[in-house]
Amino acid sequence: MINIKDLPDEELFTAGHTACPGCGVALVVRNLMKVLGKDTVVYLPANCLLVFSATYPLDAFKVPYLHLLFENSAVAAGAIRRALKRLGKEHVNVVALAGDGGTADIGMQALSGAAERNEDIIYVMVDNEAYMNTGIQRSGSTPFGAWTTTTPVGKKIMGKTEHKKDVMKIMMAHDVPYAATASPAFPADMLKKFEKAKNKEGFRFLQIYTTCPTGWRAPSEKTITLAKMAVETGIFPLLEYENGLLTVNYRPKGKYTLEEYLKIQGRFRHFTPEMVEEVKRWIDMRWKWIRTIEEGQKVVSGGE
Ligand SMILES: Cc1ncc(C[n+]2csc(CCOP(=O)(O)OP(=O)(O)O)c2C)c(N)n1
Ligand code: SF4
Repeated sequence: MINIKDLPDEELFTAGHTACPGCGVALVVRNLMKVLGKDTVVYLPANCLLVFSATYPLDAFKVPYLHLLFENSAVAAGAIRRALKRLGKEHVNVVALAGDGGTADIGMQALSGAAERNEDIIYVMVDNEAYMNTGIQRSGSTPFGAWTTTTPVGKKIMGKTEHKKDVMKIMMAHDVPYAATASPAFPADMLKKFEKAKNKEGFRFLQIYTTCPTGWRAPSEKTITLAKMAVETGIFPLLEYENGLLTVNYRPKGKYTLEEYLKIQGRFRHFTPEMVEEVKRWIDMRWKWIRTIEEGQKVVSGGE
């Protein structure tokens, strides 16, 4: 299994980009590129990552990258793969690095089509839970109650009125060869998933929790703490879907409370006790679903 100390020194995503201090996206992409290596082509839709690291003529990527449109990441990456195949370069990794808005909302149609066709690509949903680069607008992946510029806090509404869309579940419904969620606060698990995605064939999906201190109104030094708290509170489960089976990679040990997680982030500052309870209800419901799948799998595989 790959370890953080085994990663090569060479940076394929270099320093000098303009991400905010503590940006989880930059941290995750830096490590992902080390695992994928030089033989990689990146597709970038419009998102924070594109703006802070790949605005021609300045770019932080030491591998080729392509930018076309916001909504077509999975299709564009699939097209790159087909072109490389024609050139006899099947060994090259093709990775799309899309935000949660570009995935859960506007890119969903292209994503679903590419997953259904089993395009031979790695698709990474860089989940900072809002449309950040255009000024913190809510996405389908924004959590319940979060303040954003399009879900303000006032008399009519108190932040987002809907819960976070479960994109991992949607990808499981496509029965893709590999789908996983990961958090940079659990580096061994995250790197293992990067490596697995690299070594498999067909459509591979990763949803990575990427703290956004700017959009979440959180201290930049809490990036990793928040990524840890999200997993420990059960709000962002670490999951893997492989060969039709779901695995829970880490069971929350209750090291942090949901209240602690919410309190650090200004986007949740207005939360009432009822809103906290609603989030707890949602977390419990999702874990019940996860446990139901696990139990069902045990029955199908002979009750081991
Ligand atoms: C068709 C289209 N609609 C809207 C935009 C404007 N736009 C560019 S990036 C972006 C937000 C991206 O959000 P997300 O995918 O969550 O990535 P993040 O910026 O948070 O990393 C929007 C709305 C666009 N470029 N193209
Ligand atoms: S707004 Fe958020 S995601 Fe974008 S660069 Fe800043 S910290 Fe990173």
